[in-house]
Amino acid sequence: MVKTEILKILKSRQGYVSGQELCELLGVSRTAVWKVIRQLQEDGYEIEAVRNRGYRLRESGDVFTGEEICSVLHTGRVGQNLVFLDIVDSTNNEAKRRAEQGAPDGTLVVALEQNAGKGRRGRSWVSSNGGGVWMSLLLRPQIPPECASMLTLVAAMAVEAAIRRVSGLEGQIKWPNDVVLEGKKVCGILTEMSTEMESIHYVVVGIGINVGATEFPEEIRDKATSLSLCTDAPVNRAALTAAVAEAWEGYYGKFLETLDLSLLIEEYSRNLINRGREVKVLSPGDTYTGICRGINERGELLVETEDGVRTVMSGEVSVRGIYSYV
Ligand code: BT5
Repeated sequence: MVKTEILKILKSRQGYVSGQELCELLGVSRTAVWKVIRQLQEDGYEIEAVRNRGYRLRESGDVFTGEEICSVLHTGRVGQNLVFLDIVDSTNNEAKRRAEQGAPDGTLVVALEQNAGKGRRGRSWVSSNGGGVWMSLLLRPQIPPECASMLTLVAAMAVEAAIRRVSGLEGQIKWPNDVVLEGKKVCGILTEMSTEMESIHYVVVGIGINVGATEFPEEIRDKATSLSLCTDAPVNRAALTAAVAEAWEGYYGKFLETLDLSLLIEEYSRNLINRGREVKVLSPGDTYTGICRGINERGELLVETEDGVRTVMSGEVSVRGIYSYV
């Protein structure tokens, strides 16, 4: 797209780029270039336009658009088909609709706002405009359906790494689907799947990361946080989105090598909150406590009880630290 191309060129230069040069590089008219510059200014970019010199990008701030994501994205597949929406019910729902229409593996759906953001088991996810990054990744992996729940853990690793990269903040993973900063939830992950016979038709991995949100509804105030609440440094949402996509490709590649988490266990366990501490496993009809000992290669949580080590399958239970949300 011409808009993304112009943005990339402006970003790659310190000084001015002449309108003529842009026309020649992209094979479009001067009027077309000028229109795109206008659109970029409306998106929030500070672009100087000086007669006889051309255009210069001064400031990107936290412009969060599809073009901005594309201009900083370095992936093989993820996000190469990018759907960016101002508002949607849920990016997971949108990704599923696109999947049904044949959207390719790696399609990434991102929205500024969700008005029916979803958590697990019918719970809702607060996703205000400007509050964060709400994104869903569509995958068409050739893996057995029982492997899909591991993708939630892969995503948690990618989010933790991306947060570290763009903000320097060191998060922790709360098995199976949360990323935690300062003891509070900064990210939730919802993996959904459509199967056909014994194989996967597609999987959607939905990721919600609170970025700019500074206020939360009463009922989640004591357990939710955002990047803005944890650091004064401004976090660019497009850079964060791209960082998640890039980190995902690295971890997902390792997952695909073995179709389990054996190459990732060590790093995962290092970032696992509650490791070595007492946790309470709440599953229907069976609540028990034990010491959290990490995960196994299938992504199940290992909890050591008086009767031996029990494995907790993801999706089956909630695990709570003994004293608080984590
Ligand atoms: C999750 O569920 O944590 C999965 C959240 C997935 C959200 C993403 S956003 C992009 C994509 N599109 C969607 O529609 N969903 C995905 P669960 O573990 O069930 O946690 C849900 C609970 O977290 C709620 O019941 C609240 O208590 C709490 N919660 C809701 N909104 C929150 C927020 N913004 N930040 C932190 N906690 C929140």
